[in-house]
Amino acid sequence: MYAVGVLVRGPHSVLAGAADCWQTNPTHMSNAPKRKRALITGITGQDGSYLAELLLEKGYQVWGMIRRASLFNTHRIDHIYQTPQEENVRLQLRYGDLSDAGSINAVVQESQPDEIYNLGAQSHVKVSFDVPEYTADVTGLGTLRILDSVRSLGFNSRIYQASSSELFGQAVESPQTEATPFNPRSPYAAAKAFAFHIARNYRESYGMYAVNGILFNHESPRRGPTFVTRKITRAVAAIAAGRQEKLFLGNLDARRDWGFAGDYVRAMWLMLQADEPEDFVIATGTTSSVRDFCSLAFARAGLRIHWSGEGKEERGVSADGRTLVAVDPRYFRPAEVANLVGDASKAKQKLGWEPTVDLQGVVNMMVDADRQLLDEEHGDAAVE
Ligand code: NAP
Ligand code: G4F
Repeated sequence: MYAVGVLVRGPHSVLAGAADCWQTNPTHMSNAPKRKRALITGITGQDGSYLAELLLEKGYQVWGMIRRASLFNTHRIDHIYQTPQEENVRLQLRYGDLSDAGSINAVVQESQPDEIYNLGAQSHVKVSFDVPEYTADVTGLGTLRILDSVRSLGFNSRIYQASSSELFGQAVESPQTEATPFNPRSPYAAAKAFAFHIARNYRESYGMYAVNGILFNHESPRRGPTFVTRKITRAVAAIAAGRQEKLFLGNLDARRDWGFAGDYVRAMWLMLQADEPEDFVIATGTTSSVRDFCSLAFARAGLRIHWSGEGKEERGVSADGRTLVAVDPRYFRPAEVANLVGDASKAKQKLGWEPTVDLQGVVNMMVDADRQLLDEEHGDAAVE
């Protein structure tokens, strides 16, 4: 366990710059600065972990709302965790759930946050077809519970809502901007549409600083293993090590605008520092297919694959004739989002935000990390 003061700068960390979160406390006669306080829901997730690192580096007091699980679910933030017994604890964790308004009110009341980042969600699109009501409750209504907690407690907290490019769904224009109409294609996207509009509604109705970051897909070595990029890079590592024969995927034609999560949490923070609350698209502007991602990932591990066949019969085949990728229709979705690509010009112009990692960079980072993880788990390097 590491103290927050000596954050580990791992290869995938987004730690940056000097502390810049000090503010003068207007309620005190003295000009003694106080730390900004941020509350993160979903702190145990991919984005929550990178954002917590970033905010701690910037000098914030960070509060994370976590849900109870039967096993530890904090592995992504273990390296920044501090035991409550330590001096000057700057990362506080509290139990709570987005389906439980009472727990949200308690955490907001205790943390008194200057900024809230609502990243918690049932975030898996395919799973949302299996648990639509739960997804609507947590991903949709959860946002309302956060907003209404801040409103009813009378706080001035600035609120970031994790909106999604899934809102564009079967997109009516390309690339997608802040002005592109929504056309959601899943219970997840419908829930996010409610969350988007209720955040905007609270901004317009009550003058609250609530903003939507419409983020396109962003990945990292910390990506959940059932999202397609991580599913691919884990399988590539296992296949390259001779521990897995093949990878089964769904729709290989689907196209996404994939960036690096570390870049995207920086955009979240920038959105809450702006003078006026506004919604922003965050994207790289490049779109690639699941098939392309696979080819790049295998190539990174030294395995060239070519594609043969069509539809359910399509195969990714190695130079020595082995089928490494096959299609399993079980991974198809009841309704698919075919092609997403974002235009982040507004974020570049108003926030000075630009991505620093391209698709090849993301692929390299994820494949290398998964190969290293496998080596550490199985000691393959030592065997070699
Ligand atoms: P993630 O890795 O799936 O993390 C989701 C987080 O939400 C986890 O910490 C999870 O806790 C927590 N959570 C789930 N149900 C909850 C509940 N009922 N109450 C409280 N917390 C709950 O997602 P992510 O990739 O970091 O994405 C962060 C947010 O951005 C999500 O809202 C997602 O929908 C949105 N988003 C993501 C992307 C992307 O490409 N990554 C793009 C656009 C928008 P456990 O760890 O206990 O499961
Ligand atoms: O990796 P995915 O599951 O991500 P998806 O559905 O784009 O959603 C992610 O990005 C959204 C932003 O646009 C977030 F809001 C959301 O929370 C999440 O982070 O699937 C990407 C594409 C899909 O078209 C899917 O059909 O990959 C296709 N795919 C093909 N085979 C697969 C698979 N997806 C998964 N998960 N597993 C497969 O085997």
